[in-house]
Amino acid sequence: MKSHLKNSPPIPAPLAPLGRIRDITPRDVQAIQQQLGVNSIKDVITAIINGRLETVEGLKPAQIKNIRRAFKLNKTADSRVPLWDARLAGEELLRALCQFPEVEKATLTGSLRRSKDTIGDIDILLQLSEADHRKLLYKIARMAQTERIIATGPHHICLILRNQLQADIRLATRKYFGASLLYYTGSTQYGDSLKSMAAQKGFRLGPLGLVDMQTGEYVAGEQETDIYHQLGIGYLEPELREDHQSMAALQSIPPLVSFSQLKGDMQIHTNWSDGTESIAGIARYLSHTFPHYQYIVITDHVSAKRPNHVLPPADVFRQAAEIDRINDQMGFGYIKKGVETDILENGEPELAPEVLQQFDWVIASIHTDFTRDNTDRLIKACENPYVHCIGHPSGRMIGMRPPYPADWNAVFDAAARTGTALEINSRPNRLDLNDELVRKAVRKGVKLVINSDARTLSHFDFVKLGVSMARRGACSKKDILNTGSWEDIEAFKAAKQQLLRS
Ligand code: DGT
Ligand code: CA
Ligand code: CA
Ligand code: ZN
Repeated sequence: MKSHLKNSPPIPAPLAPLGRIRDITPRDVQAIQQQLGVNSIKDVITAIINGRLETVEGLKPAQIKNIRRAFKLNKTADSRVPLWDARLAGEELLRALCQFPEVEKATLTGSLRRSKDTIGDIDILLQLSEADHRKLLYKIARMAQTERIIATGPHHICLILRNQLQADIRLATRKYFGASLLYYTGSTQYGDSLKSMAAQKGFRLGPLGLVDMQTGEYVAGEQETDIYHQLGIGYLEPELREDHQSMAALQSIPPLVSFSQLKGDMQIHTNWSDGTESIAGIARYLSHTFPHYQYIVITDHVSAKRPNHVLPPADVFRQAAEIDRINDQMGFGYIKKGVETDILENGEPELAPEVLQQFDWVIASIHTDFTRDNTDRLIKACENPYVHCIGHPSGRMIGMRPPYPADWNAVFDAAARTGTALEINSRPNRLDLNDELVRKAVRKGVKLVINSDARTLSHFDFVKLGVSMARRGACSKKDILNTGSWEDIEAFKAAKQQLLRS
């Protein structure tokens, strides 16, 4: 870096973060300050947004790009990464960082820890002794995963990884690890509300800890829970740390649902339709991999109208016989017979009642007409006595198509009134219902089912994403139908028949 030239102008303190950006010399900072008349980072950001950075004489395009990235102004809706991809990349980076012996503790922070459905950049917090900070930043800059450094500070490095994702890695000591974890988990809005609440109670809260403003005493910082305790409020799960609810409302949420509470996966496709695995293979895999599952529901897409990748109705009997045969071998009814059927234009399921009645579990899904308002079709499907669940109810595909228009209040009312479950489809590009709709649905008393919608063995892990959406939607165990036993599912089906009769 050129910043060690003898006659470098000093960098004014409010503009210090500019000086820490890769390839930005004190002279460049001075040029930016003088030519744009900026005296704070806020001014700088405004100038960047207004396209004035490009007018600074002597700044090269590569430098401008680094500045935009450092202030995260290169983020667009398109540049956000699906949670699943970011989680895999983030966990891999975490494992790589844990191999440095000075790292005592490492965790994901930011939107990844909050499990937002899409991620702007990866945030990681490491714990190590103050003496090791410089040395570790040097090692991180040189590790195999690093493609380019965007900015560095005494306790922070921002980089582009070889997989082209951006990551912020921050360092803390044991003393204030919990305070930094709380701060960098965010969201910014939540952090700000917590800070004001702390101030009202006479504390100063920041990434370095919680301090009593009157006495100057350092009261908490090692653990997040210590800070909550000192503030006199209950611990809040990261998935709920958004800005949509008041602090008081957040305090009354019951324990959130967890993956280990799920007792089965209720949407699975096999090689009878568009999946790659046999029913026997799936049953063997799941009984070993997720031993807490008590049942699984095979729901191949059955259709007479579509030629490819579906099960023709004529084959339903044969598939049922195959399931019976495997259940016999396993010694109990682990595998349930389900189906996914299309919701037609008029809201009726494609398959006739006689066909639907043969199944233990019927999912009806919209696979056509994604642009029109689909309220009527969804309500009609709920009112059908043979339909137990609506699959991927909003139809969105992240990054490809938005949810179709629908009056969600009316749909949720219909689902609650008819005793029909709605799905949280866990495929990484669906996550449908999303967190916001999940929250609205459970408030209306709708029961949800978290499904993988798997086509191949590796897809079964997706349900963990669905669980994250449920948690972000403030669901507890009672809101999720497949946390119940199969007897509970049968009771739910019987209740629908009762509700429709009354
Ligand atoms: P993203 O990356 O767009 O998916 O969203 P986040 O939430 O990961 O945001 P990011 O990466 O810009 O910052 C990570 C966390 O750091 C953020 O959730 C809260 C904290 N943070 C960053 N800037 C501020 C700030 O100005 N004030 C407060 N209170 N917290 C901040
Ligand atoms: Ca982030
Ligand atoms: Ca970040
Ligand atoms: Zn589907």
